[in-house]
Amino acid sequence: MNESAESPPLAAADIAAVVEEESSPQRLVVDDWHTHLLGPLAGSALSLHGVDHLLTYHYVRRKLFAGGHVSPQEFSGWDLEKQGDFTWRTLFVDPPSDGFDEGCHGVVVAMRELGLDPNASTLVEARQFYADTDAQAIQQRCLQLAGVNHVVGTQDVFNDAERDYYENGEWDEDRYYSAFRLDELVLHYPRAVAKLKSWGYGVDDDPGSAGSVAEIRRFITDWHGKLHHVVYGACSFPPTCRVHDTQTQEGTILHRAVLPVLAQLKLPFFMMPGPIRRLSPTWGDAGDGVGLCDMQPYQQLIQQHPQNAFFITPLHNANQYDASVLTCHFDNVIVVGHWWFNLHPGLVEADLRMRLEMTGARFIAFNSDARVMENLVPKWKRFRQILSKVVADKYLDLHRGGRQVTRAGIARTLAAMFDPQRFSMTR
Ligand code: FIX
Ligand code: ZN
Repeated sequence: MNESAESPPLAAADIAAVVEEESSPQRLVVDDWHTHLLGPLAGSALSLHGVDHLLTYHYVRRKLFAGGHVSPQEFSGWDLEKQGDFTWRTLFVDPPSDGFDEGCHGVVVAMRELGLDPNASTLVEARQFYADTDAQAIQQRCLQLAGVNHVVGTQDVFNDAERDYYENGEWDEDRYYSAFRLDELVLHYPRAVAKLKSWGYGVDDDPGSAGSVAEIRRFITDWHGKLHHVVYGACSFPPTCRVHDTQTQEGTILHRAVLPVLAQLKLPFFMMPGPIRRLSPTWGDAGDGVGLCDMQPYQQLIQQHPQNAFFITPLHNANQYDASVLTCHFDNVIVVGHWWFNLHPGLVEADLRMRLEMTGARFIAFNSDARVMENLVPKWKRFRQILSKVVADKYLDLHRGGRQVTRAGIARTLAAMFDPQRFSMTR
C-alpha cells in the first residue's frame, strides 16, 4: 500500500489533534542529546533522583539565594533533607509569591506526574514513596513519562568524583551515551596540565608545542576508547571567548588538537557559548550567569574546519537567531535545543517558530539538560506542549498554502527533529 492510501490527507480541522497525538511521549520517543544524568548503576552520589534532589536542583536553589531566604554558606552546611524541607516550606508551602518560574513549575509537574501531592504541607509522603521505590523503577517511570529512549550524559574525566566510575564502573549500555566534556582542557589548560602529567601524558605549559599537541591528541583518543559510546566532544565557552583565534590558548587547543582528533574519530563538536561561570561565586552552580556572544568567532571556526561537524547551543536568547543563520550557510553545523536561561516557554516557542521558518528542520529541537532524573518529566512535557502548538500552526499554514498534510508526514517530520543522523555531517 502506498503512503497516501495508508495515511490519507487530513482536513484542516483535524491537523492540530493529529499533531498533538504524534507529539506525545507514547508516539514520539526521542533521544535526549544533552543531560548531566547517569543511571542508577553509577550509585546514588552520581545518579541523582528523589524529591530532595529535585528541590535542590540549582534552578530552584537560585531562588532561595536571590530572594535572600538563606545564605549559600548556611544552606550548604545542612544535610540534603534539611535543605529539601527548607526549600519546600519557603517556596511551596508558604511562598512569598506563587512560583511561575520553570524551576518551581518543574517541581510541581514532576511530583504530580509521579503521583505525589504538589500541595502537601510536608515531604513525609513523598519521601515514603521514594523509600518504597527503587532507583531503576524511578528511572523507568521518568523515561516513560518523558518519552526518552537514549540519554547522553556529560562525561568530565577531569572530575575526580566521576573518573573512577567511567574507568571501573558498570555502565548501562542500552540506555546511556557519553559526551566527552572538554571545558577543563580547553578553558583551564594551566590547571589541566598537572593532571595530564600525573596520568602520564608528556604535555608542557605551552599547549601549542609539538609535544603537547601530540599528547593532548593521545589523551582524547585514549579516553574516547575508555568512555562508553561517545557521541560528541563538548565544551562551553564564556561570552568573550575567541574560539577561532590561534593566538589564544583555547584557540590553539581547539585548532591543533581537539578538532583534528574529533574529525578523525568522526565525532561532532558540541559548543555551548554564553555562560559566565560563578558570577555569584558563593552560590555554586546556581551562581553561573549568561552573556551575549559575538557569533563571528564561531562562524570562523566552523568555516575553517569543514571536515568537522559542529553542534551549537548558545545560552543567550539573543544568540539563537545568529546560530540558526549559521546553519543556513554551512552544512557542517546544526543548532541544538534550549537550556537554562533560555529554557523558558515563551522564548522556546518563539525560537522554535524562528528555527522552522528559517531552516526547515535543521536543528535538534530539544534536550533537557537534566541533572536529576525527575527533571526529565517536566522539561520534556513542557517542550512537547510547545512543539505540538507550533508544529500544528505550521502545518495549518502549509495546508492553507495548498499542500496535502498527512499523519505519516507529521510523524516523520517530528521524528526527524530529534535525529542528528539525518545530517550528512554526522554520518
Ligand atoms: O555547562 C553545562 O552543561 C550547563 O548545563 C551547566 O553548567 C549548568 O549548570 C546547567 O545545569 C544548566 O542548565
Ligand atoms: Zn549542561
